[in-house]
Amino acid sequence: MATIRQLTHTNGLEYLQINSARSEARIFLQGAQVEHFKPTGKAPLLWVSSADEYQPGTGGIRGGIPVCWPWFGNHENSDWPAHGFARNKVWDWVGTQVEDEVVSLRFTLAPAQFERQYWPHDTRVELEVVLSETLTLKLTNINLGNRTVTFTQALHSYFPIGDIHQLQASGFANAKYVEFGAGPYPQEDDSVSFDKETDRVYTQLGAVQQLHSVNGTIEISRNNSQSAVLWNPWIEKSQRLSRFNDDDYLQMVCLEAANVREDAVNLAPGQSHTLSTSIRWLD
Ligand code: TA6
Repeated sequence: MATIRQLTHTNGLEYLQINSARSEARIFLQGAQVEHFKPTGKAPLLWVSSADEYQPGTGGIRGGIPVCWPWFGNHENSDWPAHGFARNKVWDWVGTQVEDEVVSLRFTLAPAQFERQYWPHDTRVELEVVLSETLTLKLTNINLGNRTVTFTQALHSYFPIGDIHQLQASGFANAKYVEFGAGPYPQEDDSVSFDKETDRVYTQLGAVQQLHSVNGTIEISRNNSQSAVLWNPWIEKSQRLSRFNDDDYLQMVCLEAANVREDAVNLAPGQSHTLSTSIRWLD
C-alpha cells in the first residue's frame, strides 16, 4: 500500500516521503525538488552531493532535479539569481493520485511566491511528479493573462554515474551544441565521453539518451524539450561550485530536459506548455 508522509528535515525544509511497491522518493516542497528516487530492488536514480546542507534559499539542493524557471542559467541582469527563482520558493502540494501503486503528485508555485520584479505576469506553473519504476516530471506553464509571455526552463537532473572516466552518453548523433558561448558545433558521433569541463546546450537532439555507466544504464527521455543540457564541471569548476565536493565531478553528470536560448517558450494568452522528462534504469 503506497504511503505519503510530510516530514521536516533536520535543517527545517519540509518534504514528502513516498513509499510504494514500485519505488520510493523524497520531494522537497522548496522548489518542488525531487531529491531522491529509487525503484524497488534497484539503486537510486538521482545523485545528491554530500556537501549540501539542505538549507533554505541556497539555490535548491545540489542534486536530484532542481526546477529552473522562469529562466535557465545566468540572467542578462547579473544581479538576478541563476536558474530563476522557482527552486528557492516553497511550492504548494495540490494534488495526489494513487493507482495500482503508481503515485502522482502535483505541485504549484502560488503567484504570491512570484518575484514580481522578475516575473510580473499572470501565469500558473505546475509540476506533476509520477512515481512508478520510472520517474516522470511534467512542468506545465499556463498563460492566464492577456499578453504573450516568454520563459526558458530546465529540469536540471543529476545522475549517479559512478565514474565519469568510464561514462559513455549515447543518443547524440546529428545534434548540434553550443558550449561556453561558442558554436554551434555539429555532434557527429552518437556517443559523448568526458575528459574536461563539459557544459553543452544541445539542439536538434533526439528524444531519448542513455547514460552507460559503471552503475548500469540510465535512459532519459524528453518531451516538448527542444534543448538539452549536458554538464560535468570537471576539476577546476568543482572547486568553485557551492555545496559540491572537489571530487564530486567523478560521480555525477547532468542531462537536463530544457527549452533554453533560441528555444525559449513564447506562450500566447490562454496557451499552456508542458515540458516533461522520464528517467529509468534500463538494466
Ligand atoms: O546546467 C549547467 C549549469 O548551467 C552549469 O553552468 C552550472 O552553473 C550548473 O548549471 C549549476 O548551476 P547552480 O546555479 O545550480 O550552481
